[in-house]
Amino acid sequence: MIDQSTICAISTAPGVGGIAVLRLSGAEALPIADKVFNSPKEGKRLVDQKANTLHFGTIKENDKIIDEVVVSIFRAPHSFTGEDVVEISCHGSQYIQQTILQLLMKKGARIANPGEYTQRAFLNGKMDLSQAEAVADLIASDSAAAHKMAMNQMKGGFSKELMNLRNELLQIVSLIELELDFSEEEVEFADRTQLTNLATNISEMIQDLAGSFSLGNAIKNGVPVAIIGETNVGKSTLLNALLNEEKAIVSDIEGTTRDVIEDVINIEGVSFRFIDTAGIRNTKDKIESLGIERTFQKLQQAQVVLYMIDLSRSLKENIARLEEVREKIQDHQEVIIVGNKADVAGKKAIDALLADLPLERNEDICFISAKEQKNISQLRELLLEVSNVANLNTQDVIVSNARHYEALVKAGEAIDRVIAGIHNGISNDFVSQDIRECMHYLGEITGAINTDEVLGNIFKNFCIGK
Ligand SMILES: Nc1nc2c(ncn2[C@@H]2O[C@H](COP(=O)(O)OP(=O)(O)OP(=O)(O)O)[C@@H](O)[C@H]2O)c(=O)[nH]1
Ligand SMILES: [Mg+2]
Repeated sequence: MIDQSTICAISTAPGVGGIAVLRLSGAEALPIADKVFNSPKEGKRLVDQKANTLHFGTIKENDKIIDEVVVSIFRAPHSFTGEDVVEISCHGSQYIQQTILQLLMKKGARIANPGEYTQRAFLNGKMDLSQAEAVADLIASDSAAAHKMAMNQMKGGFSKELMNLRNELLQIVSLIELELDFSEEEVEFADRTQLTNLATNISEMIQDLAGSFSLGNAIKNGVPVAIIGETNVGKSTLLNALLNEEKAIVSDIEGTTRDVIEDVINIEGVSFRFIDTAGIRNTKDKIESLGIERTFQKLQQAQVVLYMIDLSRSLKENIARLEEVREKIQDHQEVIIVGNKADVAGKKAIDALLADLPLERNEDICFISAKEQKNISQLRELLLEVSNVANLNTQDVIVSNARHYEALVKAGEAIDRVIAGIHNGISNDFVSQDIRECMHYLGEITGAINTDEVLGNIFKNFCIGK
């Protein structure tokens, strides 16, 4: 149910700017604006003006002029919310903004709830739920990649994909349910092989979408990159070099870093979250051991692992520890072996390492001097390459929302039950129930199926004014 009241809020960021924008939305938006706005030059009320027009005039409280403003008007259904909308652009003073807001409330508008404009846009059919969520992502996007992904979702790429899936499911379920209607005659409208193929196809598509979540999440929150290695190899020096800031303490004492240090850096439009960790060594120190435990946790969570070695140490020593870490690397992770201290090690050490260290499938290698900031740009490029984010295509549908991911996983489970059910000759009732369930979860993503609770949860995370 759409609440019929007319809502108002300041839509620009809090604080003082050149101008600020207040937005009114609802059936009474124009009449309420008329009560405070006056344009002597035009001599006409806003309710009598055409849609999509701008009007210059004053906002008055009794006889006192509060500000000179520009008012834009949009009429239902051709506005962001699908309702009549008035936007008042005033000067950016906090006092002016607040006074106009109070005035609008006095004249019958109520203050908008968080995300209520976007919620109304959804409820009025201007966009589906995943697009509404993309509005929030777009507003929050702080890198080119995150922006591209949110833009694509807002334009409806993901919604279209889901719609296609649901239509295919509908096709299967109607055939099966038709058979149910004729159950006494034992007819078979749906060829079982064809059904299985269709369901398998859908299952694969759902899996692909769900599988894109780790990438989507990385784009949204930064690709997690763990810097791992023995003590004193130069991990913290590298973090500082990447950040261009003395964030972590560097010293020649082994075991300097004991806790995890994180920061986000933007490399060519992609956010990376670098995680400096405690160096790995055998130690009896209790606190250092706890730190090393965390190192292994971060190793697990990383998408890319920078495994650092000190080129001035013996090859044997370096490789032994690398082997230990390799055992913990998972298939989906990428590893860049970073040979550090190239400034003191020289070419011989590098050649020896290259000759004696066969790389695994998901490994790359590069040589740097963290201290002298040599070859750091090469490492940055390698990071972009292995993280697979830079060549993100605008057409790619990538899931970046945990709610969508969960729904996809459940939809995937349901469709896999369908495949198994057809295979085992299970009764049509159950098969059709599982298909309906799969459709239900896909529908939850776009909001074709929704509950007040789900909606409430989504929109409460928006700010007021969005
Ligand atoms: N010559 C040279 N020294 C370096 C380089 N990188 C780091 N160092 C030195 O190596 C020592 C250890 O550096 P850190 O960055 O603290 O090493 P870490 O890996 O973070 O060590 P822990 O926190 O103890 O695990 C310091 O004295 C650095 O100045 C390099 O590229 N060349
Ligand atoms: Mg350190």
